[in-house]
Amino acid sequence: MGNKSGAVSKEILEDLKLNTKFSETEIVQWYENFQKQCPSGRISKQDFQAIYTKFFPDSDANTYAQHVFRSFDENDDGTLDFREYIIALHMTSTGKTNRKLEWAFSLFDVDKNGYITKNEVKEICVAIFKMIPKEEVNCLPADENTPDKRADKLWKIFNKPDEVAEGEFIQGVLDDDDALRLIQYQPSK
Ligand SMILES: [Ca+2]
Ligand SMILES: [Ca+2]
Repeated sequence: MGNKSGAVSKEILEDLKLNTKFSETEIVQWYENFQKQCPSGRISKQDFQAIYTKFFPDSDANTYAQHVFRSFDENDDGTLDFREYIIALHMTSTGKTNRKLEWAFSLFDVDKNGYITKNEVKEICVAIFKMIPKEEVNCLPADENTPDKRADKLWKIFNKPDEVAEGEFIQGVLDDDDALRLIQYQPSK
């Protein structure tokens, strides 16, 4: 009695089945794990950062983790609930390219106003660079081996003076061979 956790609500289950390609069995299983690891039902920014940075032991992923958290926290309440967590998992791991690029757009749209500015591109490039281990930075092409240069290169792809809307961002990345690599950091090992 008094067990608040229980099963995932029907409403959330239907929503997630509609918005992800996960099956009901998978969602229910994840919900059980989520409840176990996170009895409050919410992941705080600090918890998220602690988990995320473990994946990058050789560099500083804190800043990037904060941006990722912001992009996952759809309702801006400072925590991730189960629904936001599963949507995030879907977008970043198994999502189709378009869905993934929608997420990338929200990552770069730091102030969430629906447009990306060059300053926002710079801010994310700075965060990406903190995640790249020193020896890997040394191997980067000369026109993308600093946050500023990477931001310049990326910004040129969109060919816009001030700001880039979501559709323009997605099309720009799809049309360019370098863009997908530039908007993220893929550890080499
Ligand atoms: Ca939230
Ligand atoms: Ca913006």
